[in-house]
Amino acid sequence: MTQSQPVRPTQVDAVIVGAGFSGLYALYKLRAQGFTTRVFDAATDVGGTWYWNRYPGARCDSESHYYCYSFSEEIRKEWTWSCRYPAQPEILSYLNFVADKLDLRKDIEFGTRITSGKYDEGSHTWLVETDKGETVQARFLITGVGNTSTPAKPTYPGLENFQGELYHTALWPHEGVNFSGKRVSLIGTGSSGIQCTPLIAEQAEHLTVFQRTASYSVPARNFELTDEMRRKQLETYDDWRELVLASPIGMSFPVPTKSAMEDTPEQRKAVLDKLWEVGGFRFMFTGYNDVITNPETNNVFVEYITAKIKETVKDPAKADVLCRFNHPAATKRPPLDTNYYETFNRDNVSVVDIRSDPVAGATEDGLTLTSGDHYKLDAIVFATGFDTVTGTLLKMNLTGKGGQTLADKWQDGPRAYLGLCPQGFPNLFTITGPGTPGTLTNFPGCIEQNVDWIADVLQTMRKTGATEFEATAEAESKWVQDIIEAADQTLYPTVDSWYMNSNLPGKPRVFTAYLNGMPSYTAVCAEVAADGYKGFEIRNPAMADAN
Ligand code: NA7
Repeated sequence: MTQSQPVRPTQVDAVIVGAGFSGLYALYKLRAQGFTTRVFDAATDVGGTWYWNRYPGARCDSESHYYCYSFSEEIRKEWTWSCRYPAQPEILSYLNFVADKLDLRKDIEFGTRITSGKYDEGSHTWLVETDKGETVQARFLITGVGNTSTPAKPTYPGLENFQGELYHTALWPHEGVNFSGKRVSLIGTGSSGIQCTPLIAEQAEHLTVFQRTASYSVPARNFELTDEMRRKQLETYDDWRELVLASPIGMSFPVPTKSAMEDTPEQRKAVLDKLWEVGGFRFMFTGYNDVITNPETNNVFVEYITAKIKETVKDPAKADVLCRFNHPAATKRPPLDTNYYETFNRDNVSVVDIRSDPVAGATEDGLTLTSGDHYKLDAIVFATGFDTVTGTLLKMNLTGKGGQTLADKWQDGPRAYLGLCPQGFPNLFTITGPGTPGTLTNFPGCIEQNVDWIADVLQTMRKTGATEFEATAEAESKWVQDIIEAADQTLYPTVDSWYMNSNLPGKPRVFTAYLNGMPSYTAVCAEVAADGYKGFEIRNPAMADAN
C-alpha cells in the first residue's frame, strides 16, 4: 500500500455502491449521522452516469433548476447553471463541486468494482468483495448504481473483423472523437442517438442513422439562462418547489387535469402548438392527463408529431422512415432533441430502416443488411442503450438468505418492497431500484427521498439495537402486483421497452416502475415508517442467535 492510500476499516455500518447522484448523497447523509461507510465506484471519479456518457450532445432532459440536489440551500445558492438543460460536462462539474464542497471524495474508493455480496445470516451483515480482492463486512449494503449503467450493444456476426472505429455512447473516450472526413453509422435512436446525431453529422463526411424504432422526439428548446432568470428562480424557489413536490414526475410542471378528448380538435391543436414551442417534457406531460392511458389521446400526439416531422424533413423518403412508428407515443422513454429532424435535411445524412432490413453482420469495411445492402464505414457508433434497471444490480452477484441469488429471485422479474428492499436480502437497499418511481421521475428528487427514508431506517435500527431489516414476502408480493396492475391500465405493456424490462432478449417482461407518481410514493413510504415499518420484519441480535 502506498503512503497516500488511507487504511480503511474492513468492518463498517454501510457499503455504498456508486458515486453518482445517489451514492454521493447517501455518503453525505450517512456520514452526517455518524455511520461509518465504504463507498466504491468503478469509475475513476465522481459522476455516475454523467462520468461515463460523454458522447457529443450528451445533455440532461430535465431542467437545471430541479435536476440537482435540494437538500442544501448553500449548494443551491452557490452553484450557477448556465442553461435550461445543462450539457454533460456542466453536470459533471456540478457533481464535482458538490463532492468538493461536502468533502466527499476522501471517503470514496474509485476504480473499484463490487464483484460479489453475500448476506451472512449469523451476523446480520453483508460480506462484500471488490475486484481489488478485499472483503468488507457491512451491516447495510446500499446500491446507488443507476438504471442505465451497464451498456448494451449488438453482437453482429463478424463485428470483430471490422477494421474501423467502434464506439458506444456510454463509454465515450474522454479525449473526444473527431469524425471529420469519416463515413459513420449510428445505430440506435433513443435519447443518446438523437442527441448525438446532429453533432456527428456536422463533422462526418457521411452519417447513416440505422433506425430500428422511430422515436417521437420533441424539441428541447434549450436556452441560456440570464442573471435575471436565475435571480427569479431563486426568489420563487418555494413556489416551483411546491410544484415539483406535487408533480408525479417530480418536475416543476403543473399537473394536467383533463383528457384531450374533452377538447375539440382546434383546441387540442392550440394546446399542442403552444407546448411544442415551449418544448421539453412539458409537451408530453402538461397538456393532457391521459397520454399514457387513452389510445385516442395518444393518437392525437402521434399525429401531431408525425405532421411536425413531415413538415421539418424535406425529403419525403427520409421523413417516411422517421415516421414508421410501431408504438404509442411516450411508451418508450421520450427523447428531447436539438435539431434532430432538421439534421436529416443535410446531404451528408441518411436514415435506414433496420427493422424492415436488419443488420446481418459486419465485415472488415462495414455493415451488411439482410437484403445484402452493404455500407462502407470508417466508424460505427452504438447508441444502443443499456441492460437497464436490473442489469447492474444483477452483475454484483448478490446472495441473500438461504443461498438464494438475486438472479434466481428475479428470474421472473425484479421484486423489491417499495422498490428498495428485496425480501430474502435483509439490510440491502436499492436506491431508485425497480419498483420505485425512479425511471418515470426526475432522478435527483427520487434519490433524495429514497436516501432520506433509508437513513431513517438505519437510525431507527441503531436506536433500538436492531440488526436485521427485511421486507415480508406478502408486502413485496403486493407491491409488485400493484405495479403490474397499474401498468395494465396503461399503454406501456403494448410495447417492448426498457420500462417493460424487455429491451434486450432474455429479460423477463414485466413493468419496472412505480406508476402512481412521486407524491403518492413519498406518502406511502412515510406511512410505512410511521406504522413501525409495516411490511418489514425488524430483528435484533438475540433473535439472530436463537435462529
Ligand atoms: P435507449 O433509450 O435504450 O435507446 C436505445 C436505442 O438503440 C433504441 O432506439 C433501440 O431500439 C436501439 N437498439 C438497441 N439495441 C439495438 C440493436 N441490437 N439493433 C438496433 N437498434 C438497437 O438508450 P439511450 O442510451 O438512448 O437512452 C438511455 C437513457 O439514458 C435515456 O432514456 C435517458 O434516461 C438517459 P429499440 O427501441 O429497442 O427497438
